[in-house]
Amino acid sequence: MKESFDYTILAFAGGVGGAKLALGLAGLLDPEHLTIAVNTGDDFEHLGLRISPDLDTVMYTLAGLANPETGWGLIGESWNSLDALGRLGGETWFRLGDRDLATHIERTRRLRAGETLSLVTRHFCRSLGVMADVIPMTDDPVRTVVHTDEGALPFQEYFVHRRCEPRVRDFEFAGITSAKPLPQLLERLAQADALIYCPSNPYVSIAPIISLPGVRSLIASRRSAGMPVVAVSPIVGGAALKGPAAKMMTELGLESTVTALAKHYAGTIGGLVIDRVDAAAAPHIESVGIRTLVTETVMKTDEDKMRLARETVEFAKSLMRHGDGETGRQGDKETD
Ligand code: FO1
Repeated sequence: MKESFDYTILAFAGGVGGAKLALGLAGLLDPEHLTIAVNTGDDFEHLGLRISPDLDTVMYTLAGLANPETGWGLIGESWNSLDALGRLGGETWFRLGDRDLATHIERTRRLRAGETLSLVTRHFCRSLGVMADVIPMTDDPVRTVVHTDEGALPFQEYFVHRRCEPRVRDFEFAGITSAKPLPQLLERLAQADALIYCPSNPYVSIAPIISLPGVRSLIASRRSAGMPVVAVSPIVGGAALKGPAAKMMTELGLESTVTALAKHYAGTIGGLVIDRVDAAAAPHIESVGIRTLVTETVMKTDEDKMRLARETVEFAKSLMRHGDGETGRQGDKETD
């Protein structure tokens, strides 16, 4: 039993930033009180293997096995297969390490044998000692396509192969309208005390999860019944902590600021956690009906992750007591 957080959290997460907060939440809450629903829009087939980068990043991070330099892949990795593949003229732009390959080989085998992605993920997590519920957002294929000035690019082609260089115009989540959210995601969303958007890319990590059929409307109805929805900003001082979120915002004609992020989420969240360097933006954010928590959001150590998780959960709790600030109406109704 961990501390006294008798509070059930559903967290939405994408890659490295999301995984860090997920680790903090896992350190704070008992496994039965935490579900982490992970973006699968970044998934793809590569070298005949089924790759689920965000699921693996969250799983490896929670298992204490993540590569500390990259945030993705495994610690203590070697690259002999990739080097050998390169010598044969094979594709090496997506770096699969020797140990990491085992995950993709075994995932591919299990999926081909008819297991669902959620079952495979659960099996892998338990095998690596991860007790928190890490679930894919869906068992169905959803593939993020980035529309750029150079045409439509599959996500990993844009992100890794092209190093996010083409200018972004729009995003598409191919398959999203026929994808079913994982039943467990809907169950947890119906029951959770709070929903937290980890500091993941709002456009390509959080948006695919929210865009699954039924998810947005369930979030809205839970919010109007008082469930706090809190996002932790991946934008700090006008830059993304990791990845292309700030560059994407600029290319979409937005400012890469926490205020622009708040406007993006306005009407769908009640609270936003922002960094101290962005404290001056708090009144603007509050003016669009979003409560703010100003704190240190850069997570370098495990203590940072635990502290930010604790502060975010306490913030969500306070919003539950006082209404999550849904355009001010919730707060008005509360008697507390
Ligand atoms: N990201 C890179 O920037 N370069 C890579 O070669 C790369 C390989 C890779 C292999 C396995 C895996 O699980 C993740 C990997 N990632 C790599 C990360 C991944 O592409 C992104 O972090 C996410 O898709 C964005 O959240």
